Amino acid sequence: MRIDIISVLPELMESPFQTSILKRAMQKGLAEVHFHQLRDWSIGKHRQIDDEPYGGGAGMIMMIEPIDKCISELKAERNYDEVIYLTPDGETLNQKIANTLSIKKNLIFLCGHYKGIDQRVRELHITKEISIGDYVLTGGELAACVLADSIIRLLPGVLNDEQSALTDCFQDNLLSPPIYTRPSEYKGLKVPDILLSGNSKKIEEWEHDQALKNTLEKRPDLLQEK
Ligand code: 6GU
Repeated sequence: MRIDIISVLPELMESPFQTSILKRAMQKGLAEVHFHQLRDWSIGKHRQIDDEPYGGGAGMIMMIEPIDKCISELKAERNYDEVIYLTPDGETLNQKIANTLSIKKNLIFLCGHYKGIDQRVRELHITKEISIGDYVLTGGELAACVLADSIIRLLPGVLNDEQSALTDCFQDNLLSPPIYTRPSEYKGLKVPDILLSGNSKKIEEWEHDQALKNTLEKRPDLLQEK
């Protein structure tokens, strides 16, 4: 999988891909992330990438020309499965979207800034718009990192068996059951006997019941989606 991320602040996204599991995914060649500084496609000596809105109003708009040049250059080199614009008015990211994107080969992420992009960029290039939730961030960069993380961890070979994504909560629309590790008792707080019983069938049933109970209490909306 290859992800090209276009942004005015690529440095904001460096460390997530240089740490831990994502770093190892890069080193193993399972994922490639390439950053593109949008200002490198700017016009004029002021490296301008935004301008005032037609019709007036507050805030600046990201101009079409630098974005079009950058995306067109990338598209000339390979075929992209999706060109995704990270914006608070996009479709809210969920596990299903991450699963779907994880089987793609080449993706472009465009990080929004200021008031957003010229509408014609959408018509020309954008195939999908994604938000990471109903709140506003200063730009699409952190959202791009979240989206990339949710996709890359699903690629075969990125997680080991113990970390397997198949047992993630949300893969079956259920939250996780309570989990414990040693010691079996701490300050009078005990691990449920069933988990110490060694009866794997009973344990599995208990975990499923607890997962259902957790989901019913905290996220009943997930059960409706089933
Ligand atoms: Cl993708 N961008 C911004 N600026 N804010 C957001 C977001 C994206 N998703 C949620 N909030």
